[in-house]
This record gives sequence, C-alpha cells and structure tokens, in this order.
Amino acid sequence: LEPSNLLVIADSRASCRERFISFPPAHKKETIEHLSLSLECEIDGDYFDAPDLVNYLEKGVKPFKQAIPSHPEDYLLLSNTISLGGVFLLDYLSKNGYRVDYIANFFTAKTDIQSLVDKKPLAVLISSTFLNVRQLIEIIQFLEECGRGIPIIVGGQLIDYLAHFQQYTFQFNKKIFENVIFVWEAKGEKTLLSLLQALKKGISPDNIPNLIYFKEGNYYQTGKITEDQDIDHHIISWDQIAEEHLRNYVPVQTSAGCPFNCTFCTFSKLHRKINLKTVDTLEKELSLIAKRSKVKHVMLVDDLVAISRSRLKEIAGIMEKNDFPFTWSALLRSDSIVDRDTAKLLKRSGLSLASLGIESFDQGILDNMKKRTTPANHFRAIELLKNEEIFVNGFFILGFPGETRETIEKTTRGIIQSGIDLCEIQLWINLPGAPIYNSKTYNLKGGYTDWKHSTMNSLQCMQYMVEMFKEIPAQFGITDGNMLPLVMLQAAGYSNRQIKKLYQTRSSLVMNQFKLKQGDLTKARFNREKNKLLQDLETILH
Ligand code: B12
Ligand code: SF4
Repeated sequence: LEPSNLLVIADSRASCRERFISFPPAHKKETIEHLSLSLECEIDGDYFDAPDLVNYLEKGVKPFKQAIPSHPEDYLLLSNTISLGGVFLLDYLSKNGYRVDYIANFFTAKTDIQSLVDKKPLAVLISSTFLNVRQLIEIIQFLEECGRGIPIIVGGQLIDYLAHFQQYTFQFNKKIFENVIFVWEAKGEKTLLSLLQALKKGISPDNIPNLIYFKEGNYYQTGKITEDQDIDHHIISWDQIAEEHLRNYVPVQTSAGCPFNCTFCTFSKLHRKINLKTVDTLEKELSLIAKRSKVKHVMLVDDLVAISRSRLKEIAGIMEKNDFPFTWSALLRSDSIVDRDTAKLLKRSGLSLASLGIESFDQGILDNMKKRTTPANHFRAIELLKNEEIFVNGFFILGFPGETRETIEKTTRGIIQSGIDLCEIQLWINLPGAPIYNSKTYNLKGGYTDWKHSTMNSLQCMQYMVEMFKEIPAQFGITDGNMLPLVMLQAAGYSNRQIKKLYQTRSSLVMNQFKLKQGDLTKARFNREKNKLLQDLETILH
C-alpha cells in the first residue's frame, strides 16, 4: 500500500514586530502599542527591524509585507526561519512510514498550499509552537477554503498552553474549530501516531488520549495521559533533511524542563520534568548537522541551556572535542559562568552569542522574581564573556511587581556599567500560568500587557522604557523581540562589530525621530542625518 501523505505547517511568523500582537488586546493597547512604535525605526512610512536595514542597504529592498521574494534565502527574513518542532515532525513522521509535504512558514507559502491540499492528504498537521491564536485561526480558515473535509490536527506549545490555562478559547471558537482535532500534550508524538492510524482506518478517535475536538457539536475531551518518552528517543537525521528545509543556522534542543521556578515564567508549570539529552545522543545529532556544509551556526533552544555549571561544561566539551564547523548560541543563566576557565572553554567550543536572562540589576526585583541570582553574578558573567569576545545579549523585564522609577534607573546604570553588547528590554507580560499570575501580594490586577500593581502600571512602565532608551540607545535592542535576528546575522557571517554598528545606527535613527517630533531637528536636517547614518552603516557592512 502507498504510504499516506501528510501536510505539515510549522510556522507563520512574518516579522519581529509581531510579538506585541501575540497577546490578547490590552485595555490600553492603543497607547502601549503607540509607545512601542515610538521605539521602532521608521523610514518613509515603513518600520525596519535590524535585519530589514541590512536588506535595504545590501539589496535595496524595503521590509516585505505581503509579497515575499521568490528567493527568500537571499535576504535576512524572519519569515524564512526554521522551527525545530516542524523539522522534528517532518523527520519523525517520515520515519514512521508517511510521505510528508512540509511548509516551513504559512505566511510565505500560501500559494503552494492549495496544490498540496489538492493532493488530498490524510490530514493537515499544524505545529502551534510559534503561532498565536489569530494566526492559527487564519491558517485554519484558509485550509477550510482550500479543501473542506480534510482533517486538521493541531498540536504543539500553544495548544498545550491554552488547554492548561485558558480552556474557554476552544469552546469560544466552536464554529472555527469544528473540524479540528487538537492534540493536548507537551510532546504529543505518540498520540499523533495513534490518531493517524485511526484516521487511516476510518475509526473513531474517542479512545485515544490527549485529544480535544467537537463531537456532534459539543466540546469533547478524551482522557489525559502524559507521554513519557525520553528526549533521547528520536534523533533527527539532519543529514537527510532536504536542503530547502535547512537554513544556515539550525535549532537544537539539548534538554527539556527547568529546575528553577522564576515567578514570571510559565515554563516551571508547563515543563516540570527535567530531561537531559545524553552526551552520546547530542554528539550524534551535532555530527549529523556538521555534515551539512550549509549550516554555519547552531542555536540551542532549550528552556534553559545548562541547568548547572557542570552541564554547561559538558555541552561546551562536546563542541570543543569535535571541533564542529559551526558556531553556537544559547540562552544562559549568568550564575553558570563564574570563572575564566569556563569562559575560555566556551570560547574554544565556538560559543559566539550568549543570551543572558538578566531581568534586572536590582536585587529586590530579582528576589521578587525568585530568580535566585544577584547583580554581581550578572556583572561577572558579562565581563568574563566579553573578555573572550563572545557577543553578550541580555534579556530584561521591566515593570515586575516592586518595580519603581528608582529600580529601573538602577537597571539602566547596570547596563551602562556592565558594557553588555545589546539588551532585549521587554515590558513584563503577566501571563496566565506563571506563578505570579493571580498573586494578591502586590495588589496585582490585570493580565498580559495591561496590568497594575502597588508600584506601577503597564502604561507608566512603557513610558519609563522610552526614557530608558534615551539613556542607553547604543545597547538597546529596540523591540526586536528575540535573539533570532542576532543568530541570523552571525550565521550570515556578519562580525560583532558590524552587528553592533547596525543596532547603533538603528538607535540613532530612532533618536532622530524623537528629535524631529520635538522640533529639535528640522525635516531637512533629519533627512541629511538619516542618509549619513545609512551611508556609514553601508560602508561598515561591506
Ligand atoms: C526557542 C524558542 C524561541 C526562539 C525561536 C528560535 C527558532 N527559530 O526556533 C526565539 C528566542 C527566537 C523565540 C522567540 C519568541 N518566543 Co519562543 N520559545 C522558544 C522555546 C524555548 C523552544 C521552542 C522549541 O523549538 N522547542 C523544541 C521543539 C522540538 O518543541 P515543540 O515545538 O514543542 O515540538 C514538540 C511538541 O510540541 C510536538 N509538536 C510540535 N508541533 C506539533 C504538532 C502536532 C500536530 C503534534 C501532535 C505535536 C507537535 O512535537 C515536538 C516534539 O515533542 C519555547 C518554549 C518551549 N519549551 O518549547 C518558547 C515559546 C515557543 N516562545 C514563546 C513566545 C511567546 C515567544 C515570543 C513571542 C517571545 C516574545 N515575547 O518576544 C518570541 C516570538 C517572536 C516572533 N516574532 O516570533 C511561547 C509561545 C507560546 C504561544 N505560541 O503562544 C513559548 C511556548 C514559550 C512560553 N511558554 O511562553 N522563542
Ligand atoms: S526564567 Fe529561565 S531559569 Fe527561570 S524558570 Fe524560566 S526557564 Fe527557568
């Protein structure tokens, strides 16, 4: 019998700027978004992420909105990234006897989908990890228009999160989700295989655990059984993945779960169990990647890479021993980099970008967050990494309960003093499922980006963020939302000096926008400065 074919859709991101709309509309949305926009770089009516500026200067193109170039690989595009969940499904299902058509990004591949749906696949699978509800609905509605009746199966992180904390979403959207089967499981691959078998045989999935769907018009949920497979159970055959699905960087997971319980983070509730890949498995997987000459960089995507100092050394040791032909990056806690030997090992191992979860330089805020670290740890890690010329990017949260103008100023001073290369500064998002959510201690009210507590509200916080930007423009990442642009730039061969110049230029352009609005710059002078800044950047990029 011919194996059945499946269509997998993995992502739908179009730009860094989408992160604000990832969350439900806030009461003060207009104003918060307005303030957020004031931190973005606008040229002739278009908003430019850092990679957009490179595309503009090197290829002469403006940010792509709806139209996507026919050779997306020639540009730095957030819509042309690679997501691990999608590649995992592609590889896993192929090895389990299915023929899989793969769409890495719905946004860029809408035109291909119709012909793939015309092939009448057994099912269309959507990975929700990098989707928000709006994007998910858009994909489902599009599929319904393309080919009514083909089962749609949705699994991945968004579903796990919504089912845990916001079950109403499914019931609410009955009309839209009527023909959809949701897999509610942090992993879900076992459930998926059983479900596909049932679809093949044309039998009811009622006895398969971890499913949510509408049955005879009513919301129906089968039993819940946590899948217990080890993280080592499946190694992606990176040497077999079609070239078109690879990028010059690839995501790799070395572990699942986090032993910490920071009060702003949902991971501690969603991914309690710690599961570490063995050295053998990790080495094997990285060796398969090393066979692909296209790959220049490996981005570790664990919740927390290196849950301990010894684990960090173990991972770096594998990289060093094998002398892989790629650099790597990771999200790290600063308290895992405490001495010169570790920093030197990281350098030798090829670590080119360290993203540190710093959050704040104020001890009181770190304590409120139960971050279990100190500003001294942050300063030390930054210094050690910078001494080795590893690019250091810091993640900061602004507005957590206890935050005041003074604590924000302390963080600002800490950023300047530390000399950190770049900061990703985010408004605190009060997420359902995080330990702090619903806390009564701080008089906390509201959720997502619309909150208030005893010392601040989200609107004031955004105003402070704008002030903060003016103090530290050169280090301020400006709402890019994540470290992906840095990974893309490094993988494309840009040096740390070029990357810093890119962000500095972007900041100077934004600073001039403020001056223009305040009347401190004339339009003519603003344009002259803009051209000069872009020219200087172009020279350094070449
Ligand atoms: C790595 C990562 C990133 C990287 C992405 C790099 C990349 N290109 O891959 C970066 C740092 C860029 C990033 C950014 C953001 N991220 Co992020 N990120 C993650 C993280 C830590 C890992 C994702 C991953 O690859 N996991 C490994 C893969 C293998 O796991 P998986 O996708 O879950 O797939 C498994 C199963 O779910 C299952 N599965 C997957 N799909 C399907 C489909 C079906 C049908 C079935 C049955 C099973 C199934 O199979 C896989 C194997 O078990 C997750 C948290 C987490 N632990 O997953 C957050 C997470 C995905 N990110 C999240 C968020 C919110 C963001 C940001 C919006 C943050 C922000 N405020 O800026 C931005 C997005 C910006 C943008 N414009 O896109 C949320 C998403 C929640 C949601 N969808 O609503 C998560 C879940 C974290 C959280 N709990 O808050 N992120
Ligand atoms: S913020 Fe980082 S260290 Fe803290 S619980 Fe979340 S993943 Fe773990």
